[in-house]
Amino acid sequence: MITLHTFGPKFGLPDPSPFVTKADVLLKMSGLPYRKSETGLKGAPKGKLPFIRDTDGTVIADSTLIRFHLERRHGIDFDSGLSQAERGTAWAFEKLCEDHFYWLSMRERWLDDANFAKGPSQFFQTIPVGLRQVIMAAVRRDLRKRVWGQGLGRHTQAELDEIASRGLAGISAFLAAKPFLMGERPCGADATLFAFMLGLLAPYFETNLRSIALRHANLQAYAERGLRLWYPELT
Ligand SMILES: N[C@@H](CCC(=O)N[C@@H](CS)C(=O)NCC(=O)O)C(=O)O
Repeated sequence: MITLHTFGPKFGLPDPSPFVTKADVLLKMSGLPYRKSETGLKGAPKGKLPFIRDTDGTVIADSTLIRFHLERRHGIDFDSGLSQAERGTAWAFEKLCEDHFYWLSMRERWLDDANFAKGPSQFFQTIPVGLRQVIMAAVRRDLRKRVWGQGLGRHTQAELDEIASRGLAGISAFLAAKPFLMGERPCGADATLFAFMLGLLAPYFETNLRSIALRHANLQAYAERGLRLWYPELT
């Protein structure tokens, strides 16, 4: 059976990582039997989650590569019924989330002191108290450098809010009254879009991203719809 390696549910979310939730939803969509392990980063071949171990021992790290593996090895077409142009459009929305909202969200959860204290600081609880502050400060410093390197970390809050507003307005307008991104049925990109919208809207954190997302009732309804479909136990 396939094993999906996760962090485990946290902050009222199926997983604190949208990439883990994406892989989880892709596996649910695939209909293949799988189980979840909550061992965190231990054994992660690329130092990040998610990764899977397939029945034959093949290990695949990265949510997108997991999708490719499920498509190739298990013959799943997550976008069945979509034209090539529709597949391309769905892919672009997915990458908007991964390359944009991921960094905006990490910045608000990890670099804001109040959000960090109530959220990500929990990941460090097993470290002895004396060392904990030093390690947490080093990890946050490293993240600040990564967000700066990515580019978004160089902007003011007002500039970031404007960027986030444009992205969320675009998604909301495209989604319109459809239940899923490309129509009546979920496609591959819905695994990503759902994971990100759910995370952005999580009431656990106080973020500008959440306030901006809340301006769009259809994004909220979309996240709730996905929750009912894929995580009824959390509704
Ligand atoms: N491109 C990767 C991104 C995965 C990723 O960034 N995972 C984060 C959690 S959201 C992680 O494991 N970070 C641990 C670290 O950077 O130390 C994917 O699609 O799976």
